[in-house]
Amino acid sequence: MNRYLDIAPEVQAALRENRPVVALESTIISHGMPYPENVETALNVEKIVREAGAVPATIAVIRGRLKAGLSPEEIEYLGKKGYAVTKASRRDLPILVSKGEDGATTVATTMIIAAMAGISVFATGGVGGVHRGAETTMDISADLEELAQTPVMVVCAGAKSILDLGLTLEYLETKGVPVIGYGTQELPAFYTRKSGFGVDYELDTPEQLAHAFHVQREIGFKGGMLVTNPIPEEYSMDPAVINAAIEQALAQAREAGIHGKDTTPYLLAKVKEITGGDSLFSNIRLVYNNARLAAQTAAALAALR
Ligand code: PSU
Ligand code: MN
Repeated sequence: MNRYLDIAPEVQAALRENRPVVALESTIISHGMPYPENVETALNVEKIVREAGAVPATIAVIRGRLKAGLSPEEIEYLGKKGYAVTKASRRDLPILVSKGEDGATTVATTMIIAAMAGISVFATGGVGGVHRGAETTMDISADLEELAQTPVMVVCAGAKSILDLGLTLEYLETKGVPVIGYGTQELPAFYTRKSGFGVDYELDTPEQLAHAFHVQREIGFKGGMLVTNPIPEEYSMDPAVINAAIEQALAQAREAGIHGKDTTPYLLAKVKEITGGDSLFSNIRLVYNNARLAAQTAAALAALR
């Protein structure tokens, strides 16, 4: 085992016995939601994963240790610390470990640590992607490179249209990452079930998802897979309302000269501010929905081995 990695005993036991495990990220806790809703949501997500028959492994860097599986106290610690925790993507990991610091893992780093621990399925809210204007800024999330090279299935609710969804799909195609719509042929746009962009494939059951991933691994492919699970109808937002908020947030980011790793958290916070509690509520519900599907898929995958 990697000398910098700590796998929680419960997670370790599940993996040893080939029982299903679901990885969960921590940037969504520190940077994605306000305290205390972030902690409450993170604990509920773990509960939902358990109820669906899998073991949750929330992932983070704590005092320089790569952690697969956090205690409720550690989740509370990260949630309270919020923006003071370093948002850790791939390039940040070595430095944080070397300095013995804390880091909240993005999709990219959660995939890295999950793969190190032997966890195959990961549930989150939204993934990073190609930002609007990337043809000049070159702002493309490291999440996409990770999907190309790390063998973890990421269950998300699509991507927010703070990104250029069309370019994000093109990039994933170039990198050979399968993009699957769960029960849909259209890429969901996080707050809404539709985006106007088609996905590569529609699959309709956790068993189908698990089998596709299993085959990908057996073929010898090293990369991940992106499952996009539309937000349940009853929690989805009015596209006109959310798109206006996103446009406003993008304009404010440009004005404030936000760039680099601050861009995504800034836009997410602005969208939330503009739409009030509505977007936060939708955000929480879609994460629960993804956690359930990921747990079912992890169970189906465990049955294939
Ligand atoms: N998109 C969301 N919610 C999030 C994120 C993205 O809708 O919480 C977070 C995730 O942790 C994701 C990261 O991996 O932001 C991407 O950041 P960047 O664009 O800087 O790579
Ligand atoms: Mn970026």
